[in-house]
This record gives sequence, structure tokens and C-alpha cells, in this order.
Amino acid sequence: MKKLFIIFTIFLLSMAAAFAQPADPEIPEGTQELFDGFEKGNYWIWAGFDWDQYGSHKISTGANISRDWASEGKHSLEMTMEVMDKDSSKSAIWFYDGTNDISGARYLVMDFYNPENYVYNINVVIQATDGWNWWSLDHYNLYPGVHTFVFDLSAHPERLNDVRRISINNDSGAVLMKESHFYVDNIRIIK
Ligand SMILES: [Ca+2]
Repeated sequence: MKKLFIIFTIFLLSMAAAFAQPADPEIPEGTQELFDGFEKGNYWIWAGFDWDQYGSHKISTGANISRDWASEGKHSLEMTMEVMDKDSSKSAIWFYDGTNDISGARYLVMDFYNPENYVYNINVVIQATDGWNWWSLDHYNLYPGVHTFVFDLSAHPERLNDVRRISINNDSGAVLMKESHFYVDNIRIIK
């Protein structure tokens, strides 16, 4: 009887864990095209001290190609950051600069891997056209483990022929007293 009780308790706890996180969004149907899988070099950098002039101090410290994890091919992008103590801005940015025509794209999709026991808050921002118009896409909580997030591009289809920058931002509220990291791979668009 005691054994049954333990099994039932474990079952309940595992159900609770499964329901603690919201499910990842469904990946919309359509034609997928790879935007960056990090197999052909690194086109991403991190916002460092020089970004302070545009806002709070950025804690991002690196953007490196990694073989630690991949969801496409053998490599991903590892994004590193400083300790996030209570006084830290906890704000970090990693970005890709390049002129890209992704006309007709309806969604941007990215796979993330969070190896930390911590929840990051992820937002993707596009800057486009000569005016570098700021276009904030969806926000997601990145819980530990592997997650796929979908970013809706329907607000400004007229800007997609001239994308200048794609940024992955972390603006976490919680403290994490160690240097930390997470990964992204298989950045693709869906038309
Ligand atoms: Ca890859």
C-alpha cells in the first residue's frame, strides 16, 4: 500500500511539473527556409559596454559558435552573460547585422536550449529600412530545456524586403549569481 502511495505521489508531482510551464507555440504550416543554422560561420555579436549610451548597461559578454548543442546540423550559437545580481540591469542583447530580403515571410522560428536552472525572458527585435525602424516581436519565457518559439511577422510586411538587424534580447527580472548562457539554432522563416 505504501509503495502504491509513493508511485501515486511521484505521478502527481510529475504531472505538476508538466503543467508548470506553458506549452511551446505550435509551428505554423508553410514553407520553411533556413535563415541561420550556425554551420557556415558566425555573423552574430553581442551588445557590450558601448550600448550603454542607448540604455541600461548590457550584461551580454559573448556570442560563440558551439558544438555543445544543436537542433540543426552540429553547431548552435551560444550566448553568454555576466552574473545577474540584484543591482544588475539583467538586460542582454545579441544581434545579427546584414541587409536581408525576407519578403513574404510570415513567421520567424527559433529553437532555444536553456541549460540553466533559471527562466530567461526572451524578446526578438527586428530593425529594418533606412530608418532602422524598431519592431519588437513576441516575448517568451525561456524555461530550462529545449523550446521552439514562433515570432509573428504580420505587423509590418512592407519592411521585410530590407531587414538590417535581428536582435535576441534577454530582460530577466530574477537574480542569478553566476555567469550563464543559453543557445539558439535553426533560425528559420516560414512563408
Ligand atoms: Ca546548427
